[in-house]
Order: sequence, then structure tokens, then C-alpha cells
Amino acid sequence: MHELILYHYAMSPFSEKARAMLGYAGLSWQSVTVKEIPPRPVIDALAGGYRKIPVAQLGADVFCDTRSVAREIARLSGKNELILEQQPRDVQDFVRETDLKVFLACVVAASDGRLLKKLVRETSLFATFRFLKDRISMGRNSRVKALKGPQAKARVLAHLAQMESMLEQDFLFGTSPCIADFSAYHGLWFVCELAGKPWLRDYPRVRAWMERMKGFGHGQRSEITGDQALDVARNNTPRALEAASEHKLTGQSVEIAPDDYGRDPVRGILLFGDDQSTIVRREHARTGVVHVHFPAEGFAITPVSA
Ligand SMILES: N[C@@H](CCC(=O)N[C@@H](CS)C(=O)NCC(=O)O)C(=O)O
Repeated sequence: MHELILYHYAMSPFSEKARAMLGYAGLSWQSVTVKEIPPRPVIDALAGGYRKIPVAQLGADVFCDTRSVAREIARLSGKNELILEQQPRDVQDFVRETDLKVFLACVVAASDGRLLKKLVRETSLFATFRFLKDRISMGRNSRVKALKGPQAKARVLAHLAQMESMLEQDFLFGTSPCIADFSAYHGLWFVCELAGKPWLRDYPRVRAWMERMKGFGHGQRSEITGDQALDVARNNTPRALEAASEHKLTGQSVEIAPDDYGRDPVRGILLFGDDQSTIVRREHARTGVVHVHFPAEGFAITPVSA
């Protein structure tokens, strides 16, 4: 049985969401640290140009977007409360808002001169400049418009107030965590841990909840190289599909891309699609055949000529 391989970088909030879920699930996993900006040739070989981080891999199956990663962590650990599509409507609505609008507000509100100085200290002036240039161009191609500084901060504070009132029990939707807790955690982790904002001061329940979330840790992590991870893909075949595909483009060449930001398309043969996930078959000289998994929601699929 393989361990999940996670492609991530330290200061990425969505990577932190995945690391926290791995901790909650008590899993051992392998880590491939990738750069903060493309090019990322290892991910390109595996996932054909998918732009966002994190990505996960199990054998010759590749998982794009933390919703697919969460589903896989649930599969390995039995923690089905991490599968968004299986949660009640109110949890799904909360996660949708939190993973997109609130997350972007957290990033904008926390990205001030102090955070930039930290970035320069930890990388270099040149690397920080390239990072900013990359993210500005990503923002330009985005279909979601992020709030500006003061409005972004107001959105984060409104979110904190909402969470404070929700936290009558230890977690947002009850006595134990579900995917909503992990979606709410990573944006605030960026604001408080990385950018050092004291904004939890007036929200004691959220503060206590953050500590509970941090307490899950990251599971058992071991470092491997990108080359070792690619060997894992090459030495394995993708797992068999578990159900018949319901998608009308099944068997056809398609491009699949996020419909919000980081919309770089991935090309392959559509193998499977239902109301929860999409699987595309790809082949690369370095990896052989891989199956790349995406959530159904939030991704646009278009037919292309082969
Ligand atoms: N919906 C995606 C969002 C992922 C995301 O936005 N990741 C950020 C990093 S936290 C990203 O990819 N930024 C651009 C980059 O790292 O190249 C998910 O759930 O995985």
C-alpha cells in the first residue's frame, strides 16, 4: 500500500489545509516540496500544467484541488467527514464561501509591508519580486474579483464574528471536525501564523478552536525528491475505475481547468465524470499513464480535437 505524496510549499495556505487534514487523519505521507511559483516540471509531468498547489499522488493516480485530496485522505483513513460532497447543504455552502471569497480576503488583508519584508528575509528581494509579479498576473486572469485592503479586512473580521457565534461546541458544525473546519483554518493560519495579525484577540472561541486545529499536527511526514515521486507513478498503473462514467464527453479528448483563478487547462482523455468528480487519463514519457482526479464542481470541461 502506497503513502500519499503531497506536492506543496511551506507558506501555501491550501497546502496547510491538506497538511492539517493529514494530521487529523493520522496518516504517514511523503512530501515533495515545490517552488512558490512555476515552472514546476514534476507537477507538469504528472498533472499536465495544473497550476494550483497542492497536488497529491497515490501510485499512478494524481489529485488536483484540496477537495480531491480530502476525498483521498478520507479513503485512506475512513474520515468521511472530509468529503465535501457528502456533507449537508449548510456545510457545503460554508465551505464554498470560505475556500474562495474568505480565503482571498484573508490573503489580501494579510499581505502588507510586514509580510513582504518577511518574504524578502526568507527568500530574497529578487524572489519576492518574481513572486509578486506572478501573483499579479494570476489575479488579472482570475474570474473572481478579490476585495481591496480595507474591505478585505472587514470581510475577514465578519467571518471571525460568524465563526465565534457558530462555535457553541468544539468545532464549527458539532463536537468533532468536518471539512468546514479545515476550510476555515487555512486562511486564518495565513493571517495569524504567517502574517502575525492579532485579529483573533476579540474572538476567544475562535482562538481556542485554532489551537484545537493546530493540535492535529501534520501527521508523519517524510521528504522525497520529485524524481522519486515520478518513479512511483512510472512503476504503477492507475487504479481501476469504480463506477460507470455518466459524463457525455467520456472517451473524448478534453481540456479541464478551474473556473475561478489559476485557470491553466489540463489536457487528456475524459475517463470518468459524475456529480462529484472527474478523472482524466494522461500519458507522459516520464510517468507512463496516470489518472488525474478533479472535483466536479468549479472546473470547466471543453472538448478538444485529439
Ligand atoms: N481550490 C484550490 C485552491 C488552491 C490554491 O489557490 N492554491 C494557491 C496556493 S495556497 C495557489 O495555487 N497559488 C498559486 C501557486 O502556488 O502557484 C484547492 O482547494 O486546492
